[in-house]
Amino acid sequence: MEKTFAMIKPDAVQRGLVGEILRRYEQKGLRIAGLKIMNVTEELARKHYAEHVNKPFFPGLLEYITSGPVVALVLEGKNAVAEVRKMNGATNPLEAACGTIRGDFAQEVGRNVVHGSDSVESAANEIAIYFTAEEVLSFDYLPNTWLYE
Ligand code: D4T
Repeated sequence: MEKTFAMIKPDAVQRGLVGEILRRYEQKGLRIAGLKIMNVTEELARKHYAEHVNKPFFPGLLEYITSGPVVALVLEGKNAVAEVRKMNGATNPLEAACGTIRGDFAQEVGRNVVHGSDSVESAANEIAIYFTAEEVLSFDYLPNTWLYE
């Protein structure tokens, strides 16, 4: 089953949205395989956002993502990468559809409350950046019996 990396960003943690966002992912049927609250160091941020380090918005992004604790997640399910991005909504919250996390809870691209990996390859890289192998659990998830044919 496909795994993806997701993050509940510092603004969402401070705004008390952790439970609401986790509820949505769980309700969709995604299995939580890894979960921790943690601070993102500059070193981690530079690895995670390696493709953006030379972009003009990177200093602001770095300041934002290191500004307070985040909740890092490994989520597993059918097409988990694409499904989480669909649930998160467009990067710019003002373009995100209502019903998506960003559409419902955010206003600005620099405070867009969640992250989701953009490909299976990125997911594997990002999971390895944020989690050790021991922190990602495999276990029988009983709802799968009713989620999948
Ligand atoms: P993340 O990575 O947070 O899920 O966002 P996306 O995958 O949807 O979007 P992205 O890689 O293009 O951008 C990464 C991160 O940078 C912030 N950002 C982006 C920003 O502050 N200003 C900008 O102009 C852009 C394009 C938001 C998300």
